[in-house]
Amino acid sequence: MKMTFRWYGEGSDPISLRQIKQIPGMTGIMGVLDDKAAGEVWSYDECRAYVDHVRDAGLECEVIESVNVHEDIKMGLPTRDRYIQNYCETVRNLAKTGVKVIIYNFMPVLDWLRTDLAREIPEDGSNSLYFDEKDLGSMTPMDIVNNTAKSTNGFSLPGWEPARLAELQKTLDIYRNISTEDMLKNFQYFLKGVIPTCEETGIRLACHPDDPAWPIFGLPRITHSQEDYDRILSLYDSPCNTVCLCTGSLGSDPANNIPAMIRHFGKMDRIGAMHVRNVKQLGYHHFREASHLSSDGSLDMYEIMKAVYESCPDTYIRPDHGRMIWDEKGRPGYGLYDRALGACYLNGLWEAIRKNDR
Ligand code: DNO
Repeated sequence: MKMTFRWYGEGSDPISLRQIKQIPGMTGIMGVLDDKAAGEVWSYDECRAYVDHVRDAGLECEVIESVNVHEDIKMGLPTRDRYIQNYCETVRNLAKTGVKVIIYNFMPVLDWLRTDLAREIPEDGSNSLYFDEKDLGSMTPMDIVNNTAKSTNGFSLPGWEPARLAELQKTLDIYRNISTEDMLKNFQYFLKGVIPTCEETGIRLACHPDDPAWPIFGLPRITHSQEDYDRILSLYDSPCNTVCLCTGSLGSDPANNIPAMIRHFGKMDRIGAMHVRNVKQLGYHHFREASHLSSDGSLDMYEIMKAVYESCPDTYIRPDHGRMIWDEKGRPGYGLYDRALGACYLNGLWEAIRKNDR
């Protein structure tokens, strides 16, 4: 298992590589060229400069999160071929710098979604990301996008890039006529276009699940259960077609048995990377994010790490969203302190599991 930390790059992330390097057991980052719009080529020089900068700080950069898939590809528009070609070029350029895994998602329009980015946790006064479907009430997607944009503490949020959302209404209208079957066909078209380049260059593509793990606003979401991923893996059978198994996204739905899913896809060698975090289920389509500690949430982190140990011990992991604690004012979900605590806790579980196995 390689413990990594999501980092947004100089100028975008207030957390420095030096701080990340000081977290015990941290081997590398999951990095991104934060100013790239979906569909744009990441040039070799840009990738090289980014990766070298991370390495100079004593950290690895073997995982990129994310190279976003242009909406035209997901919607199956005729312009998709150009964007698929660009994607392949980016894959080649990243591979030349030593990157091994690229995380992406195939969620229509909206990436992850919350109804509150800073809901206070009454027990201790910290706050975390929160979702209650009832709060969506009569809100339209435009309302929720505007609300989210207003409460980010001034940071860009992954999946909520302005370029992606500029044409939101038009995109939502097109999606009205796209069924889940159409989405699957578009997904397969994308995989057929990019996986051969991944195979050639040794890059594994890892698909991040829908977050939350159910359909929102009637959009055709197709990546939120074990069955969904079985289908996606069968769309193009290749060791490079893998899952980014996010315990918190999938764990928002109590029907998903996370340790069982890890074992299922781990044994197939189809887990390209993992996000490991806890979530506290509060009712139907209602949850908040918790500290990583098992007893603070609804997921058993010991069972999760044990499943990793037993079925995909070499995978890349990162602690995922943290709460805001100790008066930190950071990017929602991506502050330093709680994620650093999460990494230490997961490393502690790992050490215990490993030693117990001797
Ligand atoms: C949210 C993240 C997602 C994830 C993308 C992957 O915090 O986990 O935005 O990075 O869905 O493409």
